[in-house]
Amino acid sequence: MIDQTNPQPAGLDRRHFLKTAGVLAASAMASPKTWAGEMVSLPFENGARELVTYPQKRPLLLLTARPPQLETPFSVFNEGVITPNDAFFVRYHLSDIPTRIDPSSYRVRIRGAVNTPRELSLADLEALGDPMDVVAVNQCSGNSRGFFSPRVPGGQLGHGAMGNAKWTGVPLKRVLEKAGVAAGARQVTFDGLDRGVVAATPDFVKALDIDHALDGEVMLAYAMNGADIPMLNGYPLRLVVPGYYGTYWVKHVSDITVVDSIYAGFWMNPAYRVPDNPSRSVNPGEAPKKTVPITRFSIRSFITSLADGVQVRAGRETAVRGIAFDGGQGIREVQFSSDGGRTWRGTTLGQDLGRYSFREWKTAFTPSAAGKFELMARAFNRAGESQPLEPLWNPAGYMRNVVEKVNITAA
Ligand SMILES: Nc1nc2c(c(=O)[nH]1)N[C@H]1C(S)=C(S)[C@@H](COP(=O)(O)O)O[C@H]1N2
Ligand SMILES: [Mo]
Repeated sequence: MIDQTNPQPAGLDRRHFLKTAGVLAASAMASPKTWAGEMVSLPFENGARELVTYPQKRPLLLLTARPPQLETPFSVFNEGVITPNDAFFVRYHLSDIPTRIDPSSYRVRIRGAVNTPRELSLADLEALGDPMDVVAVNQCSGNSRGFFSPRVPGGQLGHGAMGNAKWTGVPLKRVLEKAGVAAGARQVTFDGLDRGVVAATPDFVKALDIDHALDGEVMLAYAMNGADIPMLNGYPLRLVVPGYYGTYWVKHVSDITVVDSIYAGFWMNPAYRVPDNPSRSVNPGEAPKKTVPITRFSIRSFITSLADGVQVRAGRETAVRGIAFDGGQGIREVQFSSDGGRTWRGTTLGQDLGRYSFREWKTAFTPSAAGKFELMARAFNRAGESQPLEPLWNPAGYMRNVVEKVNITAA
């Protein structure tokens, strides 16, 4: 049963948890509470953000309330490589989102080009066996969009539309095999319980190629960091697509349909597409001639321990650390520069939680004298890929992975 593999926080049984999630949600979703009127300033034009509290969440940066779009304060990424559930970012496209879900009556339907259509409860899913865990980063395609220059339309996000969690669930492969994939199947589509408020809004449906859906890594997750998935992150079941942008990680999955064609719904085409070239970029301001659906993360790294503008002591050793990740090759090396990228040196990697996880890195830095220092980190993956020193540009503001800079002063 789900309760045994998925312990509740002490003192909260499932019934109590659901009541709390549902009832709080209904009122609090409508008008999120501002957190003591506190604001956060992201370092780009119109970057002032309110800190707000939603059910099951600590104060997060508000991008939009309808639909809820919340960003993780960047300081959270320095607390550890696992992002706590209550700090994990939230992104919805449609405003009619579920606020009350009964796990005992929840069903996921598997239909389309299958031998035997199925309707599985959460208990049925667990009874399939083969439970699996993966530590994997979920990152929005538009993470860091606010830094694009020239600016592009879309949510002006800082670096907080990403998070790393341990996901527990069943391989999608097991579920599809239970229904039996018919010959000629080409893709699988995924739909969740959220809806638009007007009928004209296209439903949020995403598709994966059949081989990808059957690779044994794509999973239906029912737990996040050893607890129920928070309502806003897809309770009680979400798709986890390791190494792929968050757009495919469909929340509250209710309908899985095997199709014998390439699905062309709005959220696959024209939305969530990138230029059809190796760099996934075009010259700033240009329109790509041809596009393809966005897929895997580009490689990124961040300094998390020092914020832009801080002051450190000249002549004194300062610990520096951060995180790096990529689309699934795994991080091989992170280099650090304290002179704006003129010279680089190696850093020490932290524990390896798997090739889809944030990887911690550490080094130390002693500013030789008082003055300004431009700090940078750049990652290399096991395929030898690294990050560009100049930002790449595309009209949707996706896949930013330039080597980021942190300017500090030693005194
Ligand atoms: N049902 C549903 N699932 C969804 C979405 C959505 O709008 N509805 N947005 C997707 C996008 S674009 C992202 S980036 C991730 C964000 O996951 P999170 O809200 O758990 O952080 O959810 C994905 N899954
Ligand atoms: Mo996203």
